[in-house]
Amino acid sequence: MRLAGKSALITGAGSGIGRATAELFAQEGASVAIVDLDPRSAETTAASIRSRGGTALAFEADVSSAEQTAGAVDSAAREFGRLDIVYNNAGVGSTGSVATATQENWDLCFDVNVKGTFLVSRAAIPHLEAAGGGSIVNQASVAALVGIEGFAAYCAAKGAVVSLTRSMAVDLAPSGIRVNAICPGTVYTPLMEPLMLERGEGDLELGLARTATKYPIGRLGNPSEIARAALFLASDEAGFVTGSIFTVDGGMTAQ
Ligand code: 1HS
Repeated sequence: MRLAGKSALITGAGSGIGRATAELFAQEGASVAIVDLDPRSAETTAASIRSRGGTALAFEADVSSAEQTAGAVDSAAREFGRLDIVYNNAGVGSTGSVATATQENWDLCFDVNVKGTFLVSRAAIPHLEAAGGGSIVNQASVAALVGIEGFAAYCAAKGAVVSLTRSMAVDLAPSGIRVNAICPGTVYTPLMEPLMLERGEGDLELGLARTATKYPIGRLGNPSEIARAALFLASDEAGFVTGSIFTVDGGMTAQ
């Protein structure tokens, strides 16, 4: 029960890593705000948590919208009476190199992955400060640390998330708010499907198999393995950890 008495807000929690983290945080005693662009998937996650005796509420929001983001964050803090933890997990992938990427895809990648992290964090800070401090976990990626073929906008955006995390950690430390980033390796979630299909020349299983060869540990990660890293960074066990860039990547960036 490492999060007993705390409330957490997780973006992109309708599926994948966000859903796994929401379920784990609830098991650890947190009240969890499930924020997602898709209200049905958000409610599915919230209902699953409630069915197991946990406390969860679903909120529909596009994290690239300042109005929708502030609305979801303020509503969650009001409903739960406090806000202690934010996991900026919502993200989108990208397709192509600088030579082939579209401006639309580039802009969407930065609007969600970078601006979304900024907008959610900005809305949450007053609530975290009212709670006496807290923890913000930003979802970066191994793509922030190494170049990945055909993933230019995503690499650039996640690199921005790493730098933003360090800056936020310095700015927010006096408020008792710790800020850290997780750099996951490949976990098969809907976000990864386009890249996996491209890598497998239309064959998803081939793309996943080819990707696994990039990992010394010999396999891709699963959502619960990233969720456990988020739990540590969100909890008081990480009381002296801020500004860290926490790779959870099966050794991929150690090579
Ligand atoms: C999606 C996650 O942030 C990892 S980025 C893709 C890395 S890989 O598939 O090229 O190993």
